[in-house]
Amino acid sequence: MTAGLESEHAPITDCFPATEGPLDRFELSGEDVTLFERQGFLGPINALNSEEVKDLRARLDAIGERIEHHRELLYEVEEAWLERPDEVVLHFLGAWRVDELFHDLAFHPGLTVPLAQLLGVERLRFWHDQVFWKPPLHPGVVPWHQDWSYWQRTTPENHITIHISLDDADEESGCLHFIPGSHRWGALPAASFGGDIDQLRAHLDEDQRAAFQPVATPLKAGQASIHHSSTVHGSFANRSNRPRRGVVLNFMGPDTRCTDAEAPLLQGCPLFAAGALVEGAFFPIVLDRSSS
Ligand SMILES: O=C(O)CCC(=O)C(=O)O
Repeated sequence: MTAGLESEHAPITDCFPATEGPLDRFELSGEDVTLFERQGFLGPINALNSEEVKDLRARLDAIGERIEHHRELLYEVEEAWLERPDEVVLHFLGAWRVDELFHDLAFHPGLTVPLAQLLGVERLRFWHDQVFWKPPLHPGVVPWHQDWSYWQRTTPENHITIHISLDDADEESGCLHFIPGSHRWGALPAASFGGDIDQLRAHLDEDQRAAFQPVATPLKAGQASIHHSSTVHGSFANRSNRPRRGVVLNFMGPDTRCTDAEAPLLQGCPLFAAGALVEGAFFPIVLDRSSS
């Protein structure tokens, strides 16, 4: 197995703020926590400055230019995109194994502190990252889905997502939309990535259909939204002449266990026994406030 940056369990560069120093400066207000609990998402919040955005864009371009080369380290490159790149959004997992800045983003206290706070944990574990890349004037959509529907080989559900925009993302360029309150709907079937945006609607009951009122969450470059792992979200095509690149980081509680001994949780990761703690090189603790 080719080794990437996953064995480094602390920042490699000094590009982002240090995890040392008072961490409470990154905490969310009580109102924000209440809002997140009520609607299942939060945003926009300021995550990265313009220099950090510029650097990450350059790193992303470099990965994009040599995606075939990087496939060995990336956990996954969306099959449907490989088959139909002019129709499907470029989506891949595992940039943190390939690039130092993407690696260090997972340890960024401006992200990990609020996420741990919302999960109600002192120790936060990294799950994986994702990139959603819509070129200008591209018809690709992201079908309505719950992140949790893809993660059911782990338990219990105590996962959370932050979506950082590297571009000004608005309705014209296909920004993310959320369905308020859908984090209380229970687990719904997974949608197929390269398919129709509305696949999920066939599985909703009458009340859920009535409550299906998407809320657009425009983000400026460097801003982020945070969502609960069961919040239904998705996005429409990019009708603008600007790219819309989203970098997504997924985290989980420190005591998450594996329920599937048959296949690795992510391609290239070691196999876990059923019931084993999800831990080790690929799933570092990225924040530990247990002694503070
Ligand atoms: O970029 C998108 O439209 C989808 C992103 C997504 O599914 C996520 O942030 O969890």
